[in-house]
Amino acid sequence: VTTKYGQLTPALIAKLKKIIGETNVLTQEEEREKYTCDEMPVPKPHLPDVVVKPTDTESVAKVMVFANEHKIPVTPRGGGTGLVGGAVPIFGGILLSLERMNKIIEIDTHNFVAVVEAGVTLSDLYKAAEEHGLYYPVYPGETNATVGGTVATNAGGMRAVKYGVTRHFVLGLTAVLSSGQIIRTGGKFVKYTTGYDLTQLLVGSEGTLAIITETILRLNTPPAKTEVLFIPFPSIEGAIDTVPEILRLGNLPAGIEFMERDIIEKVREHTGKEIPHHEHPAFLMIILETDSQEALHEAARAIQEVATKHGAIDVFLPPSERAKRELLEAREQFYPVMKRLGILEIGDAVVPRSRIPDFVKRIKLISTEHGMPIIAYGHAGDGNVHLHPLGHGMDREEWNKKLPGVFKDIYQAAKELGGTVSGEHGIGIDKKAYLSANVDKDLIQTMVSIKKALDPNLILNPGKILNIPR
Ligand code: LAC
Ligand code: ZN
Repeated sequence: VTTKYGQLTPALIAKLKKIIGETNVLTQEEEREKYTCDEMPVPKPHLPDVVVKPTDTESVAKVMVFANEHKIPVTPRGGGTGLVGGAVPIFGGILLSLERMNKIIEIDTHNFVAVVEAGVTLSDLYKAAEEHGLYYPVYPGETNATVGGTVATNAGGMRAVKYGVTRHFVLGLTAVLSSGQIIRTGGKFVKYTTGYDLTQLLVGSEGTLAIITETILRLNTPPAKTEVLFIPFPSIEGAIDTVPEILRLGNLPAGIEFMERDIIEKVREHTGKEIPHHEHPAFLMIILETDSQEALHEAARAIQEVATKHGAIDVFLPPSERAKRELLEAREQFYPVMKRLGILEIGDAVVPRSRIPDFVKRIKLISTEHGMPIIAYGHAGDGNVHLHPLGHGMDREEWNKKLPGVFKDIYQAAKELGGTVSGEHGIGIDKKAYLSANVDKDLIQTMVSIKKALDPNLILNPGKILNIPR
């Protein structure tokens, strides 16, 4: 089966420049080179034929009309911080960067809503909300990510236990279909039963169904108090077995993260950060956000009791705001540090929360069976486990031979425990094989039908999530 797309000839590039303006189309190789990769750990770079940087939804629509007519692949891109190659233009064609669509259109303090363009970064959104006394709780840890990118991947992160993931904050979208049609879904309201929920269909669709250009996001009032508890345990089992009981306490923590000494040591070594109790084997990091000092005390006290019962060595409370910030920053650095260490991959399998202890045990067995070290850490309160198989000391060839077997067993274990392939990073190109191996055929067939209905020429982010020959 061949995959055939139209070619961007010099004449067509000239036409494209006319359509959206010469300065919004980059053709020089040095300019295009910045757009060949995202943050996927084992990069597969591809050079786009052109990069277009539209400044409004209408221009995006014009690009899509052009691309659809000439069957040119279009790969949308936000901050380029994705982890599965979702923004890599594997068939060349047009790389459509949303970076110039970075306007905060409105922070509506009466309706607790932000209306922002897709290219707004999370750090700009956090700031704008804060300036208006409001709060956007989604916290993937990478603040250079754009809103559009996090909506397209349904990003999760470290406050999902209490607040949920990106999906739970998206009230409406402006999106451009492959035909160039512009659709506006949802609105500034929190209840919605008016036909199919296309907002939620587009959340997590990784740019394969439409190009998201504008979003309406729900905001919260900020918590009055924040605390970070860092709790060392003599074993990973002890740490993780504590989690269900913490969840049953009520007053949910914002986040419950687990980690072992291996990653803590690497972060210390590569960032110079001092991490308290770093000599212990395993840890929980618990983020508390409450409406009062009293509630904070009560939550911390209850967690301390549960943790001690489960064998915690200590419960460390950072003595200052700065120390608190340092702990969170150390956690944010996990992936950037790991990525510097040579050949490795990252998984983000998800299992029902109660199965995390079993899943982590299975990962350790798989690591031993394959003779490949695997570092595991992540969002214990959400059942979302990051795992890094490490290819240190291997050459690429050996790694390429061994890795698929390791991941096959990992995802098989996740499936047996009632889980699935990706909790927050998405499928992109990196996890396609595992999606097709682990997800029910009828479900995949339904996804293919939806894709073909919305993008009959298969030009939108082709080769991502699903393999559909053209
Ligand atoms: C994290 C990213 C990798 O949790 O999802 O650090
Ligand atoms: Zn994560």
